[in-house]
Amino acid sequence: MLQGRTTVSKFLIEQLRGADDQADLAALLVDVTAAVKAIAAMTAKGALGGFLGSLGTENVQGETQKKLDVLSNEAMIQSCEWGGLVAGMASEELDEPYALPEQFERGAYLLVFDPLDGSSNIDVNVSVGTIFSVLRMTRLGEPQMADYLRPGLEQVAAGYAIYGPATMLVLTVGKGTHGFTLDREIGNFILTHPDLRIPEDTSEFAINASNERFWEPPVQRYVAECKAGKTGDRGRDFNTRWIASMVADVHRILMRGGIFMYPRDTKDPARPGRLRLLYEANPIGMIIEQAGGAASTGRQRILEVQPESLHQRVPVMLGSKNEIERLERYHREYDSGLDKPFVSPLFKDRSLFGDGVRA
Ligand code: AFP
Repeated sequence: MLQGRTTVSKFLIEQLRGADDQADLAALLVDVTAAVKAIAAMTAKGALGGFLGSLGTENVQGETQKKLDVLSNEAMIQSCEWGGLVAGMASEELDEPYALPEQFERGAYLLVFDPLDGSSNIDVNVSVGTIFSVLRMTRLGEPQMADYLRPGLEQVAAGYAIYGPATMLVLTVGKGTHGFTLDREIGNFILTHPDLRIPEDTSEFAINASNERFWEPPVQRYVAECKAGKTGDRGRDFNTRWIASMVADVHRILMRGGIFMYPRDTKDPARPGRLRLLYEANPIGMIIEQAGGAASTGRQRILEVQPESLHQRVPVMLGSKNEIERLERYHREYDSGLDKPFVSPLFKDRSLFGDGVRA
């Protein structure tokens, strides 16, 4: 059944052939795929598995933890802690890096992950995912916080799994972005989407439009121009999509182009964005760049952002290159006062968000 097909292990061994620790990286990524298969099995059971619903606890983000958030976190830890491949792990679901039990040998890598992204979608049977990023320790000894707080450019591997109609794994070790589909009959991920490429141009964008009044003017300008379609500056119609599950939105972009935005907004001034830098924006940013797309905060390449804390949030705009460059230009023009004054149509006259609010 495997004849002529490339499993993820074979693919990784071939891509990482060379230095000794590259074999360890391949082995670690295979451990991650084992966790992903366990999570896929749990999510696929739906209500029959007894895993739906909340636990009534909160994670460090102040978000209510779903049972599957916690079970997925355990699957990642149990799969990856024992093999002597990681020096440490950190997760969206844990306030501090995981304390690796003493009996396990230490390896060269740090694994950082969001075990179940989009988990608010689980109970309504919409696609969710796991996102992970791998860094290499640059020194010996137990990892300290500074070892985790490294820019995304230093990632040696990154990927995500999407638990949709089919379970897929998309990953990069810095040599392109490749997609694998889980063959449930044989329990293996098979290479089905080698060398994914994101078209440079697109007419599709994803953003949570309910936050429009909180966005910065460059984002309001971009979205208003897209919505104006043929009759506006862009001269063509755009389409929107919003799944509210980053992996699912990103996966669509990898398959057919588009852009995804979760920009800075003023909804909660203490938060410079919704998505987390280390285990959401960085790994997805690497995947997108390796597929020929771009990933930006609007003002800086995401992979160049110097992290300051484990659960730091960051504005995210990623996908088709030419659109991301346009968004960056709108930010530059706004910051330097060069853009034409932009006033959201929402605020021009009587608006949805307040009677008689005028610009
Ligand atoms: P959860 O994992 O808490 O469901 O959050 C998912 C997410 O971080 C990301 O996957 C989505 O793009 C985004 O939040 C959706 O946010 P909105 O609630 O604003 O739609």
